[in-house]
Amino acid sequence: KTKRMEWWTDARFGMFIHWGLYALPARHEWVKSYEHISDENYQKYFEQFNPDLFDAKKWAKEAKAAGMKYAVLTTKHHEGFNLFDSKYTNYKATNTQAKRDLVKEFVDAFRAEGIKVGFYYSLIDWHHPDFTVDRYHPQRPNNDNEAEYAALNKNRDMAKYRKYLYDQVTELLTKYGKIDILWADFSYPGKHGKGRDDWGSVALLKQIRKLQPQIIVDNRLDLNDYEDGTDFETPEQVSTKELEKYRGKVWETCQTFSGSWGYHRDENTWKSNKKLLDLLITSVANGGNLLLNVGPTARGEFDNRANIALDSLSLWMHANSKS
Ligand code: FUL
Repeated sequence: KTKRMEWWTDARFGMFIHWGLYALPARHEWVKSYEHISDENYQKYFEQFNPDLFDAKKWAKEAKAAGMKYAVLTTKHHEGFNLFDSKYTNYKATNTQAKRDLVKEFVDAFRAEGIKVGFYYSLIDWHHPDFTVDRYHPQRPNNDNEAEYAALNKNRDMAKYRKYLYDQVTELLTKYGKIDILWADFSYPGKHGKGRDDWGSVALLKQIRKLQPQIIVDNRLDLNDYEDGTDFETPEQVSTKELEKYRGKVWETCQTFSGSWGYHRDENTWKSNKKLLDLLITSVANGGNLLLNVGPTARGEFDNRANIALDSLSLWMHANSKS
């Protein structure tokens, strides 16, 4: 395991990319849940999705210039839309106006720049008809009435969804060559939560390790007490002060430029360049990695504010690197 983790521990800095249909409404990747949007009303984003300015090579060059050594792309986020050409669903980029396998383009372009590639895959799926309507689901009732939940879930079968997710992860790990990281997201154990049994995490992890023996897996499959169940911890949006607590562990903090992960046009809480640098330095000083998120627009570009932030990191890297 230590050997397998070597490159990752050395890497220290990566790019997270949250991209999906939610880039169209441009007000948070959880918009479908936050605003209780029905499948029918969300469909317009599928129909309008057309990232005509997307150029994976451009993204890869920006990541490289900023000193990032790996990148993790949302192949599917909670909304359930697939950026790749999966044979198990019609809800995918190849069926939109884009008609492109965006995951393939990402993998090819980033690899060409010598950047390791990772797949984020959401265990949660608000589009799949068999996924349980739980307290986060866009179609949840406006109350906590168990009977109403039971009625909504009567014809939903998580075993079928489990098979779907297993098949999709298998696809992702067999169709795109060597994948360096699998970033599964997420378990929420507790009374109304979901954990390893809902995802079939034990069998899934076995399959992941079988298909890609060198792959590095995050800790969100609810297998933290399981042998080889997790390779690194994922403190999310924590402060630089809190990062000190992770000293001695294997960890990566994921952080946004602003608040949301998906493109949010009107958010005005962008971190300063100094703050971003501080996060990077504090992470490294405490023995961890920083996975810094970009939420590209629906047309496939990085927001200008993201470009400026990446440029500033890139200038700092250039001024401080020995090579
Ligand atoms: C969370 C998700 O719910 C967010 O949307 C985001 O993907 C973050 C990295 O993980 O659990």
